[in-house]
Amino acid sequence: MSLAPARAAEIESWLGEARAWTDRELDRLLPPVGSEPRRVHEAMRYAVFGGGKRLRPAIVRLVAAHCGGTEREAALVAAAVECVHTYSLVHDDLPCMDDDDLRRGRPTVHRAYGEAVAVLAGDALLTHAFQLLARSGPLAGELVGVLADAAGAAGMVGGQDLDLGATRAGAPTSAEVARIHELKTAALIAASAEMGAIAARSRPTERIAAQAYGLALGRCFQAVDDILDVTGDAATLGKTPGKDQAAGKATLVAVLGLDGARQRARELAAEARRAAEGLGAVKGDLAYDLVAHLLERRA
Ligand code: GRG
Repeated sequence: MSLAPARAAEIESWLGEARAWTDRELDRLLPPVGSEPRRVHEAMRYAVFGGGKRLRPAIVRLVAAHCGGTEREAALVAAAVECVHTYSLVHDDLPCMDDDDLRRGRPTVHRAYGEAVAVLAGDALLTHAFQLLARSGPLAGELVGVLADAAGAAGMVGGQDLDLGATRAGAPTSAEVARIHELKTAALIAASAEMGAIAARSRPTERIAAQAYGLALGRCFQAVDDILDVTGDAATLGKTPGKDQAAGKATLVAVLGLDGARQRARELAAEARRAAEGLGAVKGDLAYDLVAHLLERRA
């Protein structure tokens, strides 16, 4: 079910607004330019302001608004989640992990600043995220718990470990790939949605529905990412395409082939739309239509 061109343009425009809002909040909330340790702070900003889509902060903002919250209530959470996401990219690009030279169309952080500074900038971004959440008054404890679960060994770090292990083991099953996607990518997107609901002080049932929506959206997002690794080009993606395939990574395309992966992505999109309905969204609402936008994305 693809989006009408006018609706696709509205979603693009809304995402553009969310991106500009995220950039302003990050600029306000990151350590100031020129402050010590100067190189680490500079590398943090280089990593953060490299032209990312800001999808996770957009989801925080969308869910917070859907649950009756304000932009102001969502700001710290949105910045925190993007700091965690950016740290994961900086560390993932390191020679000991994916060893990538290009990210968001520019040299990766270790290429621009050296490996040691890249490790420290990633560490500092991860730590800064929790420092931001600590400023959330009575909600801080709950937010910290949700983000720590999603980012740590039970979430993103665990997914990265499975991913590295699967690359070495060869011939993954589709259940293994689904688990890697869930932990490596969907856990943080699920946390973004859940924290948006928490920031809006919503009821527990709404928080659970938000978490399920983020998880489904994240699984669909990563399925499309696996497909784009095969079908995308460096100029549009801003990163090196074909790397997953060349490295023998456990991707959806590796287990299902390209057509099978496309079919699976459509099924995951249908699941995400059902999860959006669980959150009370209907066709024409942003939370619902964002699913088609992510399914059809080119970058
Ligand atoms: C804990 C070191 C460590 C890594 C965690 C996130 C991750 C695992 C690795 C990064 C590489 C990768 C393909 C991750 C899957 C998630 C994903 C698709 C990241 C890219 O997200 P986008 O497309 O990036 O939202 P932008 O650049 O737009 O912010």
